[in-house]
Amino acid sequence: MAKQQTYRFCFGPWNISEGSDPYGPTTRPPQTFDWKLAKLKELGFDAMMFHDDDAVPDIDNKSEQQIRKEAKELKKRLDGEGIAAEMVAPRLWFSPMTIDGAYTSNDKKCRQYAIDRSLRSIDIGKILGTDLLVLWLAREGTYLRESKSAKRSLELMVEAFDKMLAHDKKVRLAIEPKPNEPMDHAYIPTIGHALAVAPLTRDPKRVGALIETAHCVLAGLDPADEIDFAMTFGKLWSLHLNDQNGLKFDQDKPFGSTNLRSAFDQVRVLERNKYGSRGEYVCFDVHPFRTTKVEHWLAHLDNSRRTFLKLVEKARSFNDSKAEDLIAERNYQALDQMVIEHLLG
Ligand code: XLS
Ligand code: MG
Repeated sequence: MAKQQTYRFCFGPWNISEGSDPYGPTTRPPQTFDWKLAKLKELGFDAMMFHDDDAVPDIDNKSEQQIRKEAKELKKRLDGEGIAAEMVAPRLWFSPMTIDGAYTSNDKKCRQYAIDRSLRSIDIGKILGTDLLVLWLAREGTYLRESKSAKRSLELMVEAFDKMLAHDKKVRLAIEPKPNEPMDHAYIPTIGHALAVAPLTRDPKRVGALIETAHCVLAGLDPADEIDFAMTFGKLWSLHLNDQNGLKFDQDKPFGSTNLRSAFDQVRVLERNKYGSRGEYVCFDVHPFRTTKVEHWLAHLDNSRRTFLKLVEKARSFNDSKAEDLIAERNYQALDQMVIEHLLG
């Protein structure tokens, strides 16, 4: 029998969030980074994801030397706890310098800020022992179509990616597409767009992607097919599983919370394509509901992993040969019911 895939899991400090939304304040008190790290360990997760300023707080006001020093201290703590850093991602959507976008800002000084900050993130990643730089291109899009050009924006992004690839010979860029929010429309809205940009860069084999379930749903696409698509190219280097109820604000619900069948399909393609066999992690980019009490604060993470593991069992116990017979007979009606009853059973 073929060796079964085992999975390793991670989340980011921002996934233990405090409940604020655009209409109201936080509902839970802030927790320290140390507390979050301890909880990650307690929950039995393997790695943590980092925004650059999760790793080095207040990064904009620190020298390169100070950034390196703090990154080294963090690495020591992670090693002491036996926790890996899965990736580093420059947070390019908070600063006054990224109001009009980061790499695609119409202001040259702001574009330079974004590139410099990305290079610092790569340095931090290197110190933390990860070659993966995740790029969620939050503000690379338009509020107003006439204010930017898509072609110019793409050229600017390629220019920025090239600087990152040249800065470190090992770094791999994982583009995390999302079609909208905070922007009206993003310039790299889907995995297809991300993979089409890769060959334009100086080292296409170091440009890949990260898929997030909710972002696919927001693009009106099927997350399982998006995963299959990226894995056909060998380009799925990270994964943010969560859930999303239709075309509205980004909900980051627990994995499987809205559409269990879609979650099953996602796990099934991960199994089929042996996701994780090259060291990739399963990350849960999930948030607690705003109503969550402090004592239940970690349930969304634990539950997402439980659901994932149960769906791995479901994927492995699915009667594939019976499904193939039904497919050969073109009896998709029976196949549909077979999936439903398998999930209910
Ligand atoms: C937001 C993104 C963000 C990234 C990391 O929608 O998912 O959390 O995963 O920058
Ligand atoms: Mg994400």
